Amino acid sequence: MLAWQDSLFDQSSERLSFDGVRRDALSATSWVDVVPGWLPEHEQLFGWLLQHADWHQRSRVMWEQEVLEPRLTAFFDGGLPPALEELRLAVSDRYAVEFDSCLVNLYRDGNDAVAWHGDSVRKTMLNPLVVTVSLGSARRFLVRRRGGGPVLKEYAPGHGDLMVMGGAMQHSFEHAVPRQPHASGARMSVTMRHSHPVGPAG
Ligand SMILES: O=C(O)CCC(=O)C(=O)O
Repeated sequence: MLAWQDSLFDQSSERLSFDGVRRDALSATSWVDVVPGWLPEHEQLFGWLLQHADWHQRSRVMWEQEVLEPRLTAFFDGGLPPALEELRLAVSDRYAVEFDSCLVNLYRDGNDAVAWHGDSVRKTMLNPLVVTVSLGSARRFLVRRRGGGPVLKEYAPGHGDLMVMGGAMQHSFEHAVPRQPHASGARMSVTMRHSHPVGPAG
């Protein structure tokens, strides 16, 4: 673990760069930033989280029945391990907001998924930013207008890709990671959110 941390910090000038960022405008007020291959050590972080994160399978009540979510999640409250803290600092610096919560999803295989939704942080915030760093195999990530309609955008995040959803996206659009029977392997999404509003630059 220590050797790995040292190697992360050794190359810091080259890493976690936003030089290759692309902003996809979904509308005049909603957007997604994408940086392919943002985190070079995605395999190491995947392996570390798989072993060390506190994985749970959450459940929710739907139509009066308790249903298990089709994925595992690990929530980091309080201090983050160094490799996640480095990511948090990089995106907080870039977007001028303090990302202060981190939830990691593990899609064990193509049967794991997340249904259409807008992140619940929209209920307490005007234009929340939601960061996702994808580790492991790529999975389909779909975007549609809130409430239904055709898929408007499709991504295939994996292997260290960074996506940041911003502007009014959580209010006006929904996203999903659908079941994908022939997915090539497991995927994790390291997601980060903030609890204080974004400043004028965001
Ligand atoms: O795995 C992803 O990229 C999406 C995760 C997600 O939508 C969520 O955590 O709310």
